[in-house]
Amino acid sequence: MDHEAETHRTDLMTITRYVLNEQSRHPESRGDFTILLSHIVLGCKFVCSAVSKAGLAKLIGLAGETNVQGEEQKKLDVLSNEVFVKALISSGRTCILVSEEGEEATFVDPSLRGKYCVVFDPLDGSSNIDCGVSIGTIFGVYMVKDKDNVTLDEVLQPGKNMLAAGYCMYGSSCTLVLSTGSGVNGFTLDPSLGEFILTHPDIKIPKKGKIYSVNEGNAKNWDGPTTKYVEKCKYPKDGASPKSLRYIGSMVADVHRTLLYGGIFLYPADKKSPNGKLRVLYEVFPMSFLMEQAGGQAFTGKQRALDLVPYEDTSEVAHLSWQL
Ligand code: FBP
Repeated sequence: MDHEAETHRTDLMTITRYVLNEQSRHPESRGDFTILLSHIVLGCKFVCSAVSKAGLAKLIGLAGETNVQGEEQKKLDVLSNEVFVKALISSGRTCILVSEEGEEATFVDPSLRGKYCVVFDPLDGSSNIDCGVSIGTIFGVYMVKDKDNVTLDEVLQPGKNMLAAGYCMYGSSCTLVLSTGSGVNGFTLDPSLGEFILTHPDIKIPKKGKIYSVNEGNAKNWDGPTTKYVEKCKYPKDGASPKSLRYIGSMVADVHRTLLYGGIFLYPADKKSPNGKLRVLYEVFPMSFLMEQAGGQAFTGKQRALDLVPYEDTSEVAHLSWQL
């Protein structure tokens, strides 16, 4: 038995222990964020187990089909949304929730309110669910000024005002990557313990990356600068070697790889989708917050993504073209 490893193994830095350490660095803190995060973690654990069953469930009819008994099954992303909304409300620490699956923002019952607003995409990359490719949950946390008189304006804040952001990737392993504004850390779920353990401390994106990640299927609709940039990745003129193309089509997975291996991930606006595809509040802002905290950058092609001020448009909280 490798005692060194076993000794190391017993000193477990779980995500709760990590956040409690962070909390102890803020004597004024009452533990509200720690409680909120523990409910987000609960939601991630639930979705992780549901996603890992999804493939099997193809037999039992998960993901919106009726099962062999003909029972109506909830679609996985609808199920994930429900789990997060209930977990966030039951934390007693939230007052307004904005979900990609929700038609409207959810204003929490005043008797259950707390000081945080959470924006989230309960299951991102859902087009990859049925083929078992990595998907994920994305979330961002804001503090509201007055939880008793909360309005949508509290949500339409620039991304740079976020207190914390993270994602949980459901892939070969379940990895939760989190930043509370002082660096980025990755925690892997140990199914035998049901605990997220610190496995990627202080993630820093490599300065130089050999990978570019974009859906080249949209190339014919790209504008000149985007076409020129991707050409440069493929046919560098300065004798450098061409970058490798990697594109999973699940933003959480593509961003996770970019954080660890370096490179660029972009989803440019184009003639077909002049506003781009990625949603500002619960996709662009949390990922840009993490990327900057890891020493990277996030742009819209015109400005720093986190400086954007989202606006409410009747169809949907704004979309955006965007690159990391
Ligand atoms: P969903 O949140 O609806 O899954 O859409 C977002 C997303 O799936 C991202 O995860 C991914 O980066 C992008 O859309 C893939 O889009 P496309 O299939 O157009 O390349």
